[in-house]
Parts: sequence; structure tokens; C-alpha cells
Amino acid sequence: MAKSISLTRYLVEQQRGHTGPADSPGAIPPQLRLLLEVVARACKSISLAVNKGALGGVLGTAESENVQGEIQKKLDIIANEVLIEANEWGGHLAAMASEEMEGIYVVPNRYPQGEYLLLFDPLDGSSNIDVNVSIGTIFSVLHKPEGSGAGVSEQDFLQAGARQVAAGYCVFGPQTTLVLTVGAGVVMFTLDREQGSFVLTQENVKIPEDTKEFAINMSNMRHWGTPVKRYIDECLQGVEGPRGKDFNMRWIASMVADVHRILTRGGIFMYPWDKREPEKPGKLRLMYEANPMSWLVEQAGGASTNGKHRILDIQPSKLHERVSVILGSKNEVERVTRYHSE
Ligand code: P6P
Repeated sequence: MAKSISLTRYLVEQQRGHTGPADSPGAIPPQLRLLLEVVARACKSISLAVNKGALGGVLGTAESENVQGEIQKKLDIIANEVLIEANEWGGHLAAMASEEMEGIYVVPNRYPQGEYLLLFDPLDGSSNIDVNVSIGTIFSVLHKPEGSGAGVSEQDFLQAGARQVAAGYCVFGPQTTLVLTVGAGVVMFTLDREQGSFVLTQENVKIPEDTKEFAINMSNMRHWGTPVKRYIDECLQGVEGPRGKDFNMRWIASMVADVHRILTRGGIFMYPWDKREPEKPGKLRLMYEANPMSWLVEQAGGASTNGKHRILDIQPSKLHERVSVILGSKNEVERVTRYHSE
């Protein structure tokens, strides 16, 4: 039995490799290593709360709305508080931003300020909580911009996804699995509940460039734009149609679970613009859903666009801005993107 490698050992070894410039791929400076260990510990706490379910009195809604105008689940708020409390005292962060909070959370003066910015969707897929379907925490790490002075503002967060220094998610499903990139590929750690630690279970994750599986909410079909309608229609025509093969469909309505499947066996995930709210570019949020997932997918050899542009190149103008998302197996994403340009 190969000796198991814990998350701590993995991060220490990556940090040891940090001899060159701080931004060389895979380098993990000490403060970033601390940040990732703290986020992983917070994910363990969230996993425990999620796994209690009805026994922990954590199901159901919190009778409050978040900045997105969505009814908050009790676990949304619990997960948000866990991440704030775990990260605010360590001295590695200047501020945090969350789907559940309108403005940024600046580290209080009673704690030392660090150089990193942490963004997260504390519990993505909340509609699945009460029906016991996989959900997850998504996080993204940026550097505080050089020369931004002592303070920190929302403007400091508005960086393109290509500037992330770390990104990942923790999926709370049959296993609790932490998936991470620091720019040197994608690794996966499974929570060993007996030891209480994340153990390395997959290195060098690769998404097949082709697939026979698409993920989209089909109930929105009549609202989609022509390119997406064309792509899905061709998939549905199967082996007799222009694609010459049959396709399968999955839609878990939990981006973390759908993306985890794609990282594990390939596929294409789409939450495209549709005409229900034409002024909105899409449903999903750029900064703490699309950007971290897009970096993970690209690091695993996949692709991610908004139909026209690489998502990681998009310059954000607002913290909670939304984006159309088409990500997964490279050749399929390129096909859908090509259809948008034709
Ligand atoms: P719909 C969850 O609420 C979420 O933000 C993503 O995790 C998921 O992919 C999507 O929304 C599901 O949206 O419209 O199918 O319920």
C-alpha cells in the first residue's frame, strides 16, 4: 500500500519547491500554504455540519435573503461564518468576499493583515441541501494588488481570473473531496474521517478532450440563444445526426458536483445566457464560481468560455457580476464557442 500523503505534507513539499520567484507554477509561499490549510480545515467543519443534516437542526431556510436576492439556507450562513472565523486571525489575508455578503469583509484591525484576498461561495448548490444531494464550497485566491497601500477595497478584488494564485472546491457528497490547483495541475484529496485529515487520492487530473455527456438545465431550452440550441439539438440527434454519436445528459443543479464529474470523467457543463433576464449575462457568478472552476478545468486540460471569450480573461467590473459559463472537455467547448462566432 503506497504511503498516504496528507494535504499538510503535500503543501509542505510544494512550499519546499518554492525557491524561485513566488509566482513560478506550483510554488506555494508560506502564507499561501497557511491559507490553504486553514481553508481545508474550514471545509472539514462545514462537512461535519452538512453531514449532520436534520440531526443538527441545520436544514431549511434562514428567513433571510442574500445580496443575490436568494433565500438563504441555514447552512449557507453557517458555512459563511465558518470560513470568516477560520481565516480572519491568521495574518495571511487582507480581506474576504463571499456570495453571501454584499460588501467585502476586511480583516479586523485586531488581527495582522496579509497579502492575499480570499473569495468564496460558502455553500454552492444550496437548493440540494434539504434533499441530500451533493453540494460544495468553492474558493478563489488573489494577491492584493502591488502598491495598493495599507487599506483594501472592493476594487482590489476586481482582477481577471487569470490572476488567481490558488483555486479549489470541496464537494460534500458520498465522499468529502478537496480539489485544488496552484497553477501546476489539479490534485484531489479525500477526507479520511478516522484520521480527520485530507489524503491525496488523485494527482495530475486530466479531462478527456472529447465527451458524450452534457450538463445543462434542459427546462430552459426555449430561452437559450441559437448557438446553444444548435449544439444541444445536434447532441440529441445522436448517432443519426451530425455528431455521429449518442450523448448522455446529467444535471445535478450543483455546479461543484457537475464540475467534479467533468474533472473525473469528462463532459461539458453549460449555464448560458438566456432570454428570461436578457440584461443578465448568465446566472453564475464570475468571481467565486466561474473563475475558480475555469482555472481548475484549464489546469486539467479543459477549456472554459462565456461563449465568446476565455472566462479567465474577463476583467470584472463588479464583485457579484454574473457570466455565461461553458466549460469542460476542450473540443466540445471549442465547438460551442465556434457556434457563437458563426
Ligand atoms: P438551476 C446552484 O444554485 C447554482 O448556483 C449552481 O451550483 C448550479 O449549477 C445552478 O445554480 C443550478 O441552477 O437554474 O438549474 O437551479
